[in-house]
Amino acid sequence: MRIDAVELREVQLPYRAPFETSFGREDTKACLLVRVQADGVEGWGEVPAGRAPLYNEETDDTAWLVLEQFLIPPLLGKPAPRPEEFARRVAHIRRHHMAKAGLEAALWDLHARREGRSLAQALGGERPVVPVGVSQGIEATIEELLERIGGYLAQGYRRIKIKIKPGWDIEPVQRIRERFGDILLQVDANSAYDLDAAGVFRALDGYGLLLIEQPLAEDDLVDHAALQAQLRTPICLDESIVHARAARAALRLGACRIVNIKQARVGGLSEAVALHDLCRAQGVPVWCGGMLETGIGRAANLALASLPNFTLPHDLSASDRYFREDLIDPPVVLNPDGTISVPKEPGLGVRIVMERVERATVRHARFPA
Ligand code: NPQ
Ligand code: MG
Repeated sequence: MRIDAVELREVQLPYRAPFETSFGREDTKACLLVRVQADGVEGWGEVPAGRAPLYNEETDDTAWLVLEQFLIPPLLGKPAPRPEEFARRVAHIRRHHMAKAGLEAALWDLHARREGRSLAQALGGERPVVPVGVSQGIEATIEELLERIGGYLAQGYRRIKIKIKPGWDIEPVQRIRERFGDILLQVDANSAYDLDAAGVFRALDGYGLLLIEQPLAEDDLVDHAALQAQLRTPICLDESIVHARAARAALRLGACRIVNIKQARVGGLSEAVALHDLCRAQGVPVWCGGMLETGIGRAANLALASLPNFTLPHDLSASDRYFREDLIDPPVVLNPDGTISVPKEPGLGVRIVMERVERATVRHARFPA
């Protein structure tokens, strides 16, 4: 299977509602799509970096540059490497994990489609459906927050995660508990605190949260360990876990008890599987994080979430949680029991609507062999 061309697009898709975190607010999704074409078969991947280097150091522009200059050229006109082999070949390029992950996902899709098996099967997934929750952004008022959460619970989502930041932490949690009782609830700070704020987390410790996600700086495992030692609630690391080795260090230090896995953050699905396996061997539960991906990136996340140690509800929601019109049809839907079905068709297993992709495209380049 010789690679005939790789196509890059930057797409923009309006969110249904703005999404606010401790580092900012967005009302339009911006990401890259990667399409690999080889012998009449194609594979798709998504790079969820976004406009600004706020979640991590990457942006859509940095990813575009690295893909165009370093990741794509060695592939053109050559046999399509197995994704694991691609990951080994690009390991010497430092960082740029999301750029690598998007291209690696396209290679997974390509090979799986050619073999006529689903991406979930190719990755070693076992579950036909996965339990899911919603990641709820910061709202202008607590009443609006409660209203949105009420809506999601009515739809059947199994757990709620809220974004917190200094000044929006204990009170929203307390009010959610008052209104909705004993629901599965967790919080995500996206690194907005330092250890001086340990008192906030000791207060949150009294609310029976499932976990507290990334309270402190991404490069500060030592302070996370100091904080975890003061809490009953498990700390879950997201931004800090940039590869499987980082998880090994975090777990050895006691910096967390749960790990959020995002294939884009760790540099690809191969590394994500290695991270899953490491956590499984140590008895550490994992769940699949999200970057508000379009249906293309979410299909890859769903396949990954079907692996056996993904036991907690995921940040994977139905298409209508994010967009009025997704890039795939049929859209991802929520089952009545708060699960989402893992695609069974070959590759990503979703139908990409090219005319919607074209309409959303703001930049396009094709790199032929
Ligand atoms: C998290 N996401 O777990 C991320 C980070 C995040 C679903 O909570 C635009 C696009 C804004 C992606 C903000 C969820 C974003 C984004 C935060 C992802 O930390
Ligand atoms: Mg997070």
